[in-house]
Amino acid sequence: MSASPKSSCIKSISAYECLDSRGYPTLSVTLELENGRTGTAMVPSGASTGEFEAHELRDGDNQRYFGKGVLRAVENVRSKIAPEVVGKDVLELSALDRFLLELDGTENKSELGANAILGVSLAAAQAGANYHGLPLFQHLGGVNARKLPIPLVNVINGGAHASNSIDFQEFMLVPHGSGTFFENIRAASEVFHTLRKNLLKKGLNVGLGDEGGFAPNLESAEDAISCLMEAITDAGYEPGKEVSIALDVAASEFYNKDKGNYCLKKGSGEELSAKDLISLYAGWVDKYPLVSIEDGLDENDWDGWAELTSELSTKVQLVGDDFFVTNPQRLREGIRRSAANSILIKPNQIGTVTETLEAIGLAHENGYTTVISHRSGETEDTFIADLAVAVGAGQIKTGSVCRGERTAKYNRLLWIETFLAGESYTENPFG
Ligand code: 2PG
Ligand code: MG
Repeated sequence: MSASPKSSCIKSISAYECLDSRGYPTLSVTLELENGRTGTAMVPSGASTGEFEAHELRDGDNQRYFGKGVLRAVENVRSKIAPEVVGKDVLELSALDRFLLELDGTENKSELGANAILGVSLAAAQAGANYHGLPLFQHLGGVNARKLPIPLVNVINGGAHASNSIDFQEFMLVPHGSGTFFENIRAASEVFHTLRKNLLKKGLNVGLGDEGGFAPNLESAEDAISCLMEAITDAGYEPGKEVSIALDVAASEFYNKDKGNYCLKKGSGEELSAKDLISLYAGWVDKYPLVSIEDGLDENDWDGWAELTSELSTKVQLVGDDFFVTNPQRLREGIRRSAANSILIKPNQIGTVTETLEAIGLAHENGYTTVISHRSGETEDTFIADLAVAVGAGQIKTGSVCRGERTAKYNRLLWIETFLAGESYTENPFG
């Protein structure tokens, strides 16, 4: 008689095509374990994607969802992944993830699709937590996982996330004045609503962009920063002391390879060199409580990044998103070249939980900060909230304080803080 499989082994996997927050398809995966416990995940999707991200498999069938269907990824989970991983133990997540990488066999996960692979990896992590009856953050992070992140709250959207006049993608509030997430998120909400009132007073549009921030037609990026400064003060907070400012420039989106310059296409039409951008940032860092700049330069501009870092790294956090794409290999190269001092962490850029944890570990070992991040196309899945606490990242970027797919993460963090009942803490990474 053969021994019955361990109760934490995968018994079955199901997957289906569902919708993300933009109304485009993505996939949901559920694993069932031998003991009947399950784990479910939904995969997010970006708009301003980095050139070096793992491959998101889309059907390309223009008869459905303008080619954006994910039925092939769903089918890969059902018929290529499931038969191979049934019987594997979700408590050995790194072995499971390694097996998925081997099964795919390509550098960028294009055979099975990074979305298919990530769905299984995330669902396995969740199933492991449910197996133990533990919240996910404790399953991944252990009993020392008690640090709640400072949120980077995107309240003005531009770039690829909004059809307005601003080329820079995200203008974020960084509420760090309190030792609790509960109070910091209140500050963000109060400033957000004050900003709304102020924009209305100026006759500007308060329609929302993809991540729930406003998308007004402002003259320039600096105008957006001024609006944030005004709203922080009007809401009764002290800029820099209680609420600071962060940017995601997403510079690869307006870098012109042929010209070797940054061409602002939505607004002024100005052309800027890397040097011009660096001195623009340097000026803002002196003038405003600007604590973090993400993707200030193009994802291929290694020399520019090294220069940006040597000029500004003592004064401001320089985050690589499209630049590092959560890829330990690219991060290693960045560390070697002293480029950036922080990495944005998006599980779907790399495609497995294990590689995501590897990138975070590598960053922390080398003194780089980590910002756990959503995608502009999100779902109600809250994995990243738990991940931020599990690894003690200290920062999370998950959009504005409205729209359910964004507030789901904030609400999960509020739940975690409540669950930890006074044992949790926050730390101002910019203090
Ligand atoms: C970014 C993200 C999330 P997207 O650039 O940081 O805000 O956008 O998911 O579109 O890449
Ligand atoms: Mg970014």
